[in-house]
Amino acid sequence: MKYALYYYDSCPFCQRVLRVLPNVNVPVEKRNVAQHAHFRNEQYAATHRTTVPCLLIEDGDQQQWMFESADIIRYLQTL
Ligand SMILES: N[C@@H](CCC(=O)N[C@@H](CS)C(=O)NCC(=O)O)C(=O)O
Repeated sequence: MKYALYYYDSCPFCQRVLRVLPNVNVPVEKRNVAQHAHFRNEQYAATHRTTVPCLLIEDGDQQQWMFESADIIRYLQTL
């Protein structure tokens, strides 16, 4: 499984998720959508939403996109 967090720094919901990343048991790649338009574009292409935070969960060629900071935190803490 691979994990990537779409976020930008001034988003308080993103900050909630970013704060827990050092304490979870999996590596999560950080993808700043404000600094890199291609990250925002790929999120929008897949979900038709630009809302952050958004966690991409990849299992081989399967993709799951998870929204809602509380859900993302709860999910990451169970891994
Ligand atoms: N309830 C959501 C709120 C997320 C949210 O409102 N994100 C804002 C940034 S702080 C956003 O991405 N707004 C732009 C959009 O939805 O396209 C959560 O907790 O994750």
